[in-house]
Amino acid sequence: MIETAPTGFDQYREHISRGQIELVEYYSETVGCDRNMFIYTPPGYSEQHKYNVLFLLHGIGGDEAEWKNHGNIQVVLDNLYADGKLEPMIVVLPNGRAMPNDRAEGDIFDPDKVKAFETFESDLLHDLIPFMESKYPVFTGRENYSIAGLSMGGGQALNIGLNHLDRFAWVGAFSPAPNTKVPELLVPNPEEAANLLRLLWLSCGDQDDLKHISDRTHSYLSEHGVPHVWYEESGGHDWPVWKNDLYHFSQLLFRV
Ligand code: FER
Repeated sequence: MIETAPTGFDQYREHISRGQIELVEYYSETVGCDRNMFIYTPPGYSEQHKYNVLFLLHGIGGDEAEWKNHGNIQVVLDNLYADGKLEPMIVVLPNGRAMPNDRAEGDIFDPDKVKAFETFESDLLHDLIPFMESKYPVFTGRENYSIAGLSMGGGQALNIGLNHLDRFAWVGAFSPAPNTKVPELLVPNPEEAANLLRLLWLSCGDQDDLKHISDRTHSYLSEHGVPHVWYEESGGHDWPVWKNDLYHFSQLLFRV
């Protein structure tokens, strides 16, 4: 049973060390332009060390700033580091809508915009990861990489992560959206997935209209013997759920 995060987990605390969050640009061959992301480096960050990497993705109404502005990610992670509950990691907050105009404006359900969430797979694998590996002191093994996200980003994390277990050993989906592939395509080889995954996290609020997506994924994983965390929590398709997920999921990452 996973308890709801303790009161204050997302409240600014005085007198603790802080990580830094900054806007960084990278060039994307896939999209053909510079793209923005936010990068959170942990308290005590030093280029003399090497870090694990978590790619944390936003939803259909969001962009690279969503976890910063609505998820209070900096405060949540600073507090967890202060309590000694996180392994050192760099958190990358990319823009998962891989198209030249990647703002969440106009009709966010426009098919071209939804398609851009698929195109992101190439942007991530061919542009963003190489950028991170050339510019930041990061480990490069699959055991040092995680991909997770909320809603559309949760679908992306499952679609991309489970299809590239050679790159990601830690995969998390918070309230994954209808872009999530059907389970038979997500995990065509359950035994291989079970062997390669260090963590597969799936969570959803019990009031979420999209919960059938998580239910069907959870059922398939259970029936096919793929170990995973299944966390059904109280709440809807909303930030209290996703912040609670971040609080729990991040603490499980990169444990040896
Ligand atoms: C849909 C319903 C919701 C859909 C996407 C979403 C692509 C995404 C929601 C979110 O990211 O919050 O039918 O289709």
